[in-house]
This record gives sequence, C-alpha cells and structure tokens, in this order.
Amino acid sequence: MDSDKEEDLVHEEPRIPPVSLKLNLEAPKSPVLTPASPTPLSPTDTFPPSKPTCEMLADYKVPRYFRDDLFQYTGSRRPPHRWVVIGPKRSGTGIHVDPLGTSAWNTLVFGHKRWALFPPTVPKHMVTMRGMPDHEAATWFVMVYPRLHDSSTIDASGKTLAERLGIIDIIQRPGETVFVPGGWHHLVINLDFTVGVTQNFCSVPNWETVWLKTRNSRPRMGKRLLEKFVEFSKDEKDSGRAAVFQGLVDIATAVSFVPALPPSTTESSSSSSSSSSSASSETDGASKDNTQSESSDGGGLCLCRKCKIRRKRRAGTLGIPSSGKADKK
Ligand SMILES: O=C(O)CCC(=O)C(=O)O
Ligand SMILES: [Fe+2]
Repeated sequence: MDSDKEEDLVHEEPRIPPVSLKLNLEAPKSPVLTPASPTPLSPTDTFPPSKPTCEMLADYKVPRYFRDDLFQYTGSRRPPHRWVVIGPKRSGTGIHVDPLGTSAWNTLVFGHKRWALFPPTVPKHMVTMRGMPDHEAATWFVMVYPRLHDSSTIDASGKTLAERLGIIDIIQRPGETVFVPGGWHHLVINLDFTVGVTQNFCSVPNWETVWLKTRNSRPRMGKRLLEKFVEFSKDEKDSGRAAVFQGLVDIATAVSFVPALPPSTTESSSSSSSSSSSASSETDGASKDNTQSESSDGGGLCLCRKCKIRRKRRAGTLGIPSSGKADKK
C-alpha cells in the first residue's frame, strides 16, 4: 500500500499476519427507510469463516503514518485486527468506539463512504437516540443526523448542536484513508458498492488509554506486552528505542493505582466494521467487532473469547451457572 521504505522507531514486521475478508451479503429493508431508499444490511459475514486469507498479504503494506503499532508485540495473542471490507450501497457500521482504545486507519479502494465522527468528550447519549428500531448507520443518518443539524438547535454562538459537539463529516473517495483516533465515536455508511481495507492499532500516543483497558479486559495479553516493553527498554544497542519503551513502561507503572475504567457501552463489541453495526457476534473471532474482543471491565476476568468459553465450559461441567456481566454474550 505504500512504497516508502522509511523505518519507524517501533516498527517491526508482524509475525502472524492474517488478513480477514468481510462480505455483506444481503440488504433487507429497514423500518425507517422508504422502499426507494432501502437500507442497511443484515450481519456481515467473514469469508472464509474465521480463516485468514494469507495470500492477500503479498499486496498488504501498512501506510507509513500508522506503522508504529505496539500491538505487534502481542505475538500469538493478538486478536484479528485487519480486514478487507466489502459492502453494497447503504450498508455500513453503526455508531461505536473501536475496542480497547485502539485507533484505526481505513483506506478505500473502490466506491464512496460517508463518515461522521465525534470527539471522545461527547457523551454517548448526545449522539444516539432512544427508540431507534436498529443500530444501523443508515437509520442513524435518517433519524439522528437531521436532529443534530436542526436550526432549532442553533444557540447564541450561531452554531448547531452538531457543530458544538465537534462533528467531523467526511466523504471518503477511492484511494483516500481515514484515520479514526482512539476513543472517537464514529459511524460509516457506504454510499455505493465499496471495497476497503482497515486495521486497528495502538500507537505510542494512545498507549495510556489502551493500557488502562487492556490490563483489565485482556490481562494475559497485557502482561505479555508489558514484559516485552521491559525487555526492549533494556536494549543497549539502540538507546533511543530503549527510551521509548522505558517511557511506555513508566506510563503503565504510573497508572497502576488508577481504578478500572468504567465500561463504554458504545465500545465496539456492539458494532464495528463493515456493514452492520449490530452484526457483532462473539462467536466470530474474526469480526472487527471483536478486534481486541472486549467491551467492558471484567473485574479482573479475562474477557477474550477463549477465556469466556473456557469459563462457561468449566461452569457447565461443575454445574454452576456462569455468573457476571463479563460472561454474558
Ligand atoms: O468501513 C466500515 O464500515 C467500518 C469502519 C470503521 O468503523 C473503522 O474502520 O473503525
Ligand atoms: Fe470503527
């Protein structure tokens, strides 16, 4: 994707490199859209189911701006994190925040996408609406978007509610890349048939937020990551690199007394990628919804899919009902 050979400070070629392919197969009607403007899609499928399509890697190169990806050091624990996303007109992704505080880049190869993004300071209830019949991006653009822009919301500063909330409206064309900063609410509608590529990542600037979430939701992966950073911080051959990793370790140490972050309800186990917002399936390990596969604090329990299944099995075997929010699907 990028021919630039420039090496980044913390970049290293990923060891395990699956690329998943997501297809949106059908487009049922939405209650809020007229037949002339049919609608969002039913759940997205991953093809081949949960299997990486490794041949694609020959053509895959991360744009140079996004190569500082700290999650590359999670090794075999790294959940699926990059996708080819294909969807027809009016499919999309409902409003959500990407998982574990990660950022994402999204490059469009074909077609046009419309995005709306809101800064992390915006409370969720300001950008969603009670009583929406579904969580589809198309429904949001019909029901919520006009309300945010309504002239009745203009205040003394002359701004609409949307402007005051700091909405970022984007029309993405082929060849363009959208950067989604960690913690931003966002949603996407495909204006026509689209093919895109997207990847979630953790960079140095959002490490603190990502760590605060990872240490609770994916404790084993977090532990391994931190161990790696400690190891890299002792690298005598490259003092610059060692200092960067020492900084990351210092941040993790400094926040060790910060209590677990409250769960975010728009965090992307409820929606992300490609075509259907509410398409999230915890049984589909390759769904972007489960990119880092967590959405709330598990009270010290690991919330990765494998651990949830293991806990369920164990509870089943012992005849104890599995308890707690963290185990619910
Ligand atoms: O392209 C899409 O439908 C999903 C975009 C998205 O939410 C992301 O890249 O994080
Ligand atoms: Fe997203």
